[in-house]
Amino acid sequence: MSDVAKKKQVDRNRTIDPAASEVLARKLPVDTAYDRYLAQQPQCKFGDTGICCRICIQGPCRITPKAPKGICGATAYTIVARNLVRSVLGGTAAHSDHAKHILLTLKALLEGNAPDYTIKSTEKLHAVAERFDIPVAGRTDLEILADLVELGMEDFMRMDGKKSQWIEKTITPGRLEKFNECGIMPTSIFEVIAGATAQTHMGMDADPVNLIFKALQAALADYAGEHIGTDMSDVIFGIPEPVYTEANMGVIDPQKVNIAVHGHNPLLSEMVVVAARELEEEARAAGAEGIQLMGVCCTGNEVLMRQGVPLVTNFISQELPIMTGAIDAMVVDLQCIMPGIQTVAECYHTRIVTTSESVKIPGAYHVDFSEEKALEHAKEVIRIGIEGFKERAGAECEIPEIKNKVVAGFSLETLYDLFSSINADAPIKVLTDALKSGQLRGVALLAGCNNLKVKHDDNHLTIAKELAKNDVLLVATGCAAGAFAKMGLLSPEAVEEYAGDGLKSFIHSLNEANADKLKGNLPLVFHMGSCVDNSRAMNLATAIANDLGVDTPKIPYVVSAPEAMSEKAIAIGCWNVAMGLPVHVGVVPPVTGSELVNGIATQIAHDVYGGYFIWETDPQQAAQKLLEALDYRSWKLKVHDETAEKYGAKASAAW
Ligand code: NFS
Ligand code: SF4
Repeated sequence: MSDVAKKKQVDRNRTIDPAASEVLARKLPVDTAYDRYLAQQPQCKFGDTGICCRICIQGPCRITPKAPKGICGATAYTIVARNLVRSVLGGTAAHSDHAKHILLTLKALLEGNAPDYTIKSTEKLHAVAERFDIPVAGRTDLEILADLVELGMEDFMRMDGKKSQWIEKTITPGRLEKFNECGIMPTSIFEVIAGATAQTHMGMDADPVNLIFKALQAALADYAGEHIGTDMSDVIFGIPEPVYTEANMGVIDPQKVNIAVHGHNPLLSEMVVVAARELEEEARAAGAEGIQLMGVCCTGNEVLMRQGVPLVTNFISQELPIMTGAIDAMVVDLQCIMPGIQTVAECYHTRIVTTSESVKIPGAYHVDFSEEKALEHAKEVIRIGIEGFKERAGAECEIPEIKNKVVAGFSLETLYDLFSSINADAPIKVLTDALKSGQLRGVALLAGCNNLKVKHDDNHLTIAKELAKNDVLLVATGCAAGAFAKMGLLSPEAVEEYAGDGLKSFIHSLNEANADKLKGNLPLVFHMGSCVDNSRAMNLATAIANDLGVDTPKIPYVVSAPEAMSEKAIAIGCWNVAMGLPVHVGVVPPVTGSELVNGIATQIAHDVYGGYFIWETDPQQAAQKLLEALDYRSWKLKVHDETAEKYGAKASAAW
């Protein structure tokens, strides 16, 4: 083997997931993301640092020492800031489009045009309605829902200057004041998307600070979209509760019809779960022992949280389950779907089924999914899988026998329910007391994607283990949660293996208090859901702040996206900064081409909003920086509390 080939052999195994690694070590019929990552090296430095502008077709204009301005005179700071706004907008549009589909399905339900959907959680419907002062008493669920859907639509379309209700009613008073003072409170989601896109057109805004404020406003619109998505999904599909299941490629069962659901929107995948139950007999008639559903990415997280469907893998390894030869159909809805899956599927018998009019892949099957005929379409999808199984008959499969136990389903409601077994009057105090006493050193949200700029899942696992060892309570979403699921960190055993004494005793006390409620013990990391469910994690931060009587920039709570990849992750990172939280990102995003913009993100943001970005690619270093941020906040909170007590005053909300 030549040196280059040898290097490729070593390098393409850029994963710490043993199942992914096992598949990658084989001679594969076609390339994967891991190979294509290598083929893309070296990547363009202009793009990598954000100083390439293609906003008008005089471009691309690239900033160099010899040519420090674009043809129009735009300098690095304008170009970098403008590109950042556009990235956030991509994320905001994606999350909001997802939420819009759910809202439209609820509207169809109200009009009698979505017969397969029902209101699953009256509890959530009432809770959300009450948040917006929508009357509940003496009204039917449908009447309440009608008001809620109308308000949701207004939050998408309003143009009269009134502000986003989903933001106003879910954040701390301090944040509301700050966002109004800085002029970044969105009016509505579509209004911000149109306004910010216009603001970044050629020959518009050149002021980097003004542009960054716009990026934050667009990011807050993303928060609104996510929150609407989460709330409405809970109404229509139920509030997630603890589920006990498994994850990683060992969940594939060669004797069954294996169908993977992939993407983000639970509207389809929830129906696929129902259809699979109903068509079990058809699968048996085809010679299978049944239907094995499994999830990929955030659709995987959605059905994992609500239905206990096992997760087969996360983002970057999405092609690999197909390479076991045992996946009969992979049904995709929207977002994070690599076109590469079709090429891989063509080497096997696997059917890729697209279902959204805005996500089509040449060569794939397409079922035009609609809410009017949801169950019928879901059945169609399952039958495509059964046909795939028949074609597979007898073919050899190579499935890595690797899977781990998973306990998931930790919506905020579920966490409160667990806490209430210790403190029924004020559940959140169970957490804030542990933070104040030092039993817990802080709370960290581990979120986001995979990105081959780092070894697959390595940053996720290293940071989580280091923080757990240091008594940080961990909540997770998205493909970070997927990594923990696959690698056993969502299991009770991981508590014994990785938690420091404080975290261990905290989780043990919850186990004891909830012994009658839970089927098993609690995990090391609390899976809060998909990426839209970062809204749940923010609700937790807001509840901590409100209970401590301070604003969010003061609470010992940090966010990390150890392997961020998508525009959605950029939007999420930006609103978490605006919310006042330190946000670590494990890959350096394309902003370093402007020292000014980079400085705003990593320092000036702190002065204005209390939150800031930390770029750190080394996971050990990242964990240390996150711990420092937590310790600083805890120390400051203590000093402020002591001072307030001494003078008989309330702790100041400023930081
Ligand atoms: Ni979030 Fe979820 Fe995964 Fe990243 Fe993609 S699936 S929405 S964007 S890659 S975490
Ligand atoms: Fe070049 Fe300006 Fe056009 Fe960008 S907007 S491509 S910097 S001329």
